[in-house]
Amino acid sequence: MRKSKSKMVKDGCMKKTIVASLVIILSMIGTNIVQAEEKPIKKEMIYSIVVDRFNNGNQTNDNQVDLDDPNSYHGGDIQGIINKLDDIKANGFTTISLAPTMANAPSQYHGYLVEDFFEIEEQFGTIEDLKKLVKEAHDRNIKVVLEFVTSYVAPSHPLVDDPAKTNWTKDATVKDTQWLDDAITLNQENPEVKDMLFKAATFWLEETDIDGYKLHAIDQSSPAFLREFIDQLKTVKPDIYVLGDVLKDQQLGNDYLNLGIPLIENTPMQKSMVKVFSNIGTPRKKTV
Ligand SMILES: [Ca+2]
Ligand SMILES: [Ca+2]
Repeated sequence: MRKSKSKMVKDGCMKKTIVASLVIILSMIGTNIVQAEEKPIKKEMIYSIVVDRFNNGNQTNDNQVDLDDPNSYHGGDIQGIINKLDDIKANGFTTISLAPTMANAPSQYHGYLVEDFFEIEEQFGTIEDLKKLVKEAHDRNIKVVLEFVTSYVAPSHPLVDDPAKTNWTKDATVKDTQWLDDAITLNQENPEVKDMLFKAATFWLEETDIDGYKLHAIDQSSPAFLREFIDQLKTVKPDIYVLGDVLKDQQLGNDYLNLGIPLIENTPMQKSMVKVFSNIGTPRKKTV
């Protein structure tokens, strides 16, 4: 019984992920920046994956799985993505973009509440699994991009209660956002915070050979921070792919569009498109 329910959830998630990914790609806006790669990033077909909800390839790491709780982990992992790479390739995708894979708070399947920037989430597998995914993807000419949260940490991140790091965080919170009401805002103006984020970004680039990052919620960071961070990333990997997404696009002025981020995910537009494509009969024909 449990097995068949798991399979249904898995299949349903796969279909939803395909639809969501197509919509995300269609809703991306671009600037005129071209990667120092043989292929401009705007020509990539990008498949976005929420790791926990994609495919369960290793049931030995399912100790926090609770299929009855929509906010809890449901079992998807890195091995599950490896198992589906041939299907992703067959569907024409050239890049996969993974929602955050760093060590993450319990019952936060999405990955956005990071507890440790230098460890992989144990529900998703090991760093060896991630290295294997990147190698297997590259063998199929598929690039791998990881989403990176630079603006927040989980309340359970050790730095939050460290008396020596009170100036690493800010009192500011972002409400009315999916998943992030409990997040603790990082003080990105603090050089030590910037240094930690840069070291973490360098670690994953060098250890796993990923092709780039999608910077989460760029509207929650200052353009000055983003410019400095992206410039630093390019010193480690000159041809890095850098993408971004936004929480509230009304905060996204022109200064964000000239930072060297060739693709920015436009969430409000994506939501409108999901509404249209997920309802039969929409858009309606105009009647005279
Ligand atoms: Ca699993
Ligand atoms: Ca965890």
